[in-house]
Amino acid sequence: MSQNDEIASRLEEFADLLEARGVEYKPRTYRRAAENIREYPAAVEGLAAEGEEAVGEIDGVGDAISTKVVEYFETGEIEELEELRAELPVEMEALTAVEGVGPKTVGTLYEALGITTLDELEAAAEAGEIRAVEGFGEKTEQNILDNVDFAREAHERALLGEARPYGERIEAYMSDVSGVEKCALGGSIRRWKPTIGDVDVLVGSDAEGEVVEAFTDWPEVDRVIESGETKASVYAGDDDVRVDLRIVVPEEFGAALQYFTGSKDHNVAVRNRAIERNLKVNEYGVFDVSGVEDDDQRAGERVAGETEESVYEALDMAWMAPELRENRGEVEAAANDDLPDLLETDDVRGDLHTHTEWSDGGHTIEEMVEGAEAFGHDYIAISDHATGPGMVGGVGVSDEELREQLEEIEAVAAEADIDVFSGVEANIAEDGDISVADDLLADLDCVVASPHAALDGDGTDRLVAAAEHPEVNAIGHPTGRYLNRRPGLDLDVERLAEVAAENGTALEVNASPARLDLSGAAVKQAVEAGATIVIDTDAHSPGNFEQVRYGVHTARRGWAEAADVLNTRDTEGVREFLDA
Ligand code: DGT
Ligand code: CA
Ligand code: CA
Ligand code: ZN
Repeated sequence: MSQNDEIASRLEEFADLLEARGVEYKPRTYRRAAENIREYPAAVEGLAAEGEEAVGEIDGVGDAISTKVVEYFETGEIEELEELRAELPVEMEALTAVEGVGPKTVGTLYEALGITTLDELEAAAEAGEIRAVEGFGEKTEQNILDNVDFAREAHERALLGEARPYGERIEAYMSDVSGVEKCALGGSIRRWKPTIGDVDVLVGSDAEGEVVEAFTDWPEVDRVIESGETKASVYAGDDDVRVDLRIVVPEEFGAALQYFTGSKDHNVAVRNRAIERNLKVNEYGVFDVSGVEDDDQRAGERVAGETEESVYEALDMAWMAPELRENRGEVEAAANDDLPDLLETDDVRGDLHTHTEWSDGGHTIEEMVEGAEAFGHDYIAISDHATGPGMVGGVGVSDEELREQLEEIEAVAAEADIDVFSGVEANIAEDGDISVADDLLADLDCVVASPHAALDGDGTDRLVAAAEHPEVNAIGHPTGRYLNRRPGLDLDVERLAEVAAENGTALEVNASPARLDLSGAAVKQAVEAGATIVIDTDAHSPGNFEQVRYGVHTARRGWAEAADVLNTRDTEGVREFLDA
């Protein structure tokens, strides 16, 4: 976390605690200041060193807040915040992760029932104590029971986008340690699951002791959880990402990698295939167990295990990409030589969903176009938020302004070295209506329509209506889920995909690590139903373009091939799709 983030988080916590105590207006002021500090382009610590007046130059930061910022950088804490924490010793972040539970509810439940943790909240709901609190009813209580598990799990899992960079850095670091012959990531991070319980690292080496020591000495280790002879676990970085190391002898590396990559369901299916062949697969190898009585793990003649390929080959299967290993038919496909030829990140040639400062992005049209070019794209669509449901705080752009923006996009396009599509991200209202006038939509090259509000319940009819709209080219982040925060709309993906295919509307895999929407499982259904997928980053700054890989690997989890994905086509091919 940068220091701007740190002080911003403190101010946000301050706002939550004030709100929990029933204070009005002030929490909003603190949150707005926190946001501006977070976005401030230079280190706020520098301003704090100059004094309160300098800090007060930041938008939305008044006297009371600048005093706290200076106090924080001088003493390392904010006294008033410490007092509030002592008065209200609740696990605010965990509790407010429950959908429908805000700081105010937390404050009330603490006063009435002394609830401080998720476990206490769940117990009180189960015991029917919540409905007895003034202002609460059975509905709130049921809502808590429905959502507490989701919140608990969310609290314990990191986003792929947070964890993956740690995984890649620890893999690079361990690969350079002397005595390490082989090193790879395993587990959910190797399968690119959207959220990660822990990062699994596997090493093949005969020098366990030194390898464990080098691992716990990794500069990014925050604290060591446990450290043994052939394994160790640590928390890394400020984000407390858990990293698990296992060391095996190099000859068993392939079998161990296969085993620790999972998923569990995939491994079960693989083991069952082995049993049919009188073979046994485990983390040590593949063993011929015909006539073998001994139940030792390494009993029988060892027929494979040094490489992962050898493990699958021993079972008459082709090696398959880790993203496929979710027991969704990949074992059969690998046995029948019928695996998909998966899409690669390099296949993607452009981004069709991006934002600029016209809505909530941080950059000009020109900067986004140049960023896309620098990233290596052949084309980009500019698709700022239109006004409509879900667009609060003046984020959305009116039809009139969109007309103006269209002219500017065309002017930038005329000068640009890559192709620039004009576009918009329109909102899909609860009844399926699109928030922008039809004649304007018709004048834009690329129309993304997305749900941004009312993200509960079944959204199939709503999205089907949008997919049928003649001017809509793609459905953005179809479920509207936010990983770890809200599950989003329920969808009959097959039906939506059929309608989308008929109407020439693409379905997005939004590559933003907070979303990854559609999910891999949904992509598989969509592709099978004949829909075209588009992988967009929803970039709000040029730095976001590189997140495309998270979308690509999510689509790979859905068995997508390059031909299934709109933006693997060249500009002409995309234009054809948009114009059809
Ligand atoms: P995570 O960390 O919760 O995101 O998910 P994974 O899949 O990384 O799970 P983890 O870290 O508990 O274990 C890594 C892999 O090890 C897992 O994908 C499959 C394998 N594995 C772990 N425990 C078992 C088990 O009891 N049975 C089988 N067949 N495989 C297991
Ligand atoms: Ca794991
Ligand atoms: Ca693990
Ligand atoms: Zn959106």
